[in-house]
Amino acid sequence: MNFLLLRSLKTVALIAFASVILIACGTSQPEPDPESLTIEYLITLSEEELMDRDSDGDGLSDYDEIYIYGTDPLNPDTDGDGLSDYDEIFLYGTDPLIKDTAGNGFTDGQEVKMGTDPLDPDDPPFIRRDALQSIYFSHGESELDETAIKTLQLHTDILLTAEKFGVEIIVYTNNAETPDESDATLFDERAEFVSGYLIQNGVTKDRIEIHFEAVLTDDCTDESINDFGSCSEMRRVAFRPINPYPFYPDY
Ligand SMILES: [Ca+2]
Ligand SMILES: [Ca+2]
Ligand SMILES: [Ca+2]
Ligand SMILES: [Ca+2]
Repeated sequence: MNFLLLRSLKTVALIAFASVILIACGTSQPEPDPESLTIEYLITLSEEELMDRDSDGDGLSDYDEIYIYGTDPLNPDTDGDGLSDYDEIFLYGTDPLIKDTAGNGFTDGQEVKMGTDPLDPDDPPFIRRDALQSIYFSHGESELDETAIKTLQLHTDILLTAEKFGVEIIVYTNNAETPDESDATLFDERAEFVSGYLIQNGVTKDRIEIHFEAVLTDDCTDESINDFGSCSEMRRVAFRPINPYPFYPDY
């Protein structure tokens, strides 16, 4: 065979071979990701590919999120409680799928911010807004009867279990702006009686705030208006827990 012809045939063969290699290489390249990732797309990938990926950058591989933890591989905070999936699993031991693992009304993220234990339903001890019911003095009295004292003791116990809480004591009067002297004394004595009881039983003074609030006679529509023209609302002492935390639990 002509030497030149042989050389050109060799060249053609080499080019053809190189083309096959190139085409083969081209088809083995992974396909680029679609513009927006979806779980449907991710589960078409191989285990190895998923283990190498962390699509949402939360520190957990897509594989672990999909097949081990059941978290969203495309959302670093699946339950939206302010803590990443990774931190919930490896740092705090909370449930990455439940906002409020302890079930006490505060989200896991709120508990971490407050420095309380997100796994303990009793931490922080909390007094609900309506936990401390009102007590009533008898007409003209500045001391409480036995039943009212029992209620006051219950309030004391609650305050002692939630020691960060303060309490606002609201003493209702018939006219807070211009009380006559005996009224003013009576209401002062009632405030003194209630706060004194709490203090004697262990609630420190700095936790207590006292306010007087007027109930105008015209507003006194209570059935229990007695012969003296008074009504129980005017003899009421209400209690408002003062929440020391930056959040209010969502029950
Ligand atoms: Ca991830
Ligand atoms: Ca995630
Ligand atoms: Ca979370
Ligand atoms: Ca959580």
